[in-house]
Amino acid sequence: MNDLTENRITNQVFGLALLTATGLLMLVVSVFLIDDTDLVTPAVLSIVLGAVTYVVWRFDATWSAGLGLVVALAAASTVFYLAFGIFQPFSPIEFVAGILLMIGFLFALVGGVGSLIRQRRGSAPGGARARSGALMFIGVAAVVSIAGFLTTRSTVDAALASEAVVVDMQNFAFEPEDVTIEAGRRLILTNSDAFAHDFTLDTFDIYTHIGPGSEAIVDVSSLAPGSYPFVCSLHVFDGEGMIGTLTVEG
Ligand SMILES: [Cu+2]
Repeated sequence: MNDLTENRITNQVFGLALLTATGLLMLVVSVFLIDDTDLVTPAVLSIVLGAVTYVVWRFDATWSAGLGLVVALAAASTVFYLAFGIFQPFSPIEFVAGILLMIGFLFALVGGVGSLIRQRRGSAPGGARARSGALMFIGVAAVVSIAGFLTTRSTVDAALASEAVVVDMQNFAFEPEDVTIEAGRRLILTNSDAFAHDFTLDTFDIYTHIGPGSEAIVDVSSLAPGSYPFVCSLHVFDGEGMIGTLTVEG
């Protein structure tokens, strides 16, 4: 990287570019992988971030640095939606997006404050080593998550599936939500989302994690006839979200 480029790319611009990449990744997922309008907001955010990144890049002045700070804080408000992915290296979309968002926010915030201080002091911008370190970390995180995704991906034998009750997880919902199963019959969960889900029936210690694109048999043989509420523990908040009811018939 030559001196000119080194001086042009500030830590703030780098951070805002990572935040833009986060939004674009979510946009690609929503358009090409799943039909999910929940991702439109981060997608629109990515376009705003891209524009701000360009402005900060072109006019590295006090007001644009300040604007970049505001956008970084706005982007950080979406961390809630990606926070779960940070703990799941096997869900590449969420995990990589979560890492991008966190690193991007830190660079945009610290770099923004730094550039405001620099403008007052007139010192030259730096941080090339920190930026290449961050890029390397993101690269390693992406490889780990894709490897984790591929190795933890599970499928169920088609012959077994044809005799089982199958519940699909799609667009952050169970389909169907009300599941009826005869005692002794198998329950199979399939995940059609690009995000990890699970099947949790807390009071009976039943918990099965289903990664993106995976299928799994859930052992419900211990349940006596009756109705049981179940959830995806990753996507239920105050009793709302991914919930359903399992009815076991005698
Ligand atoms: Cu879920």
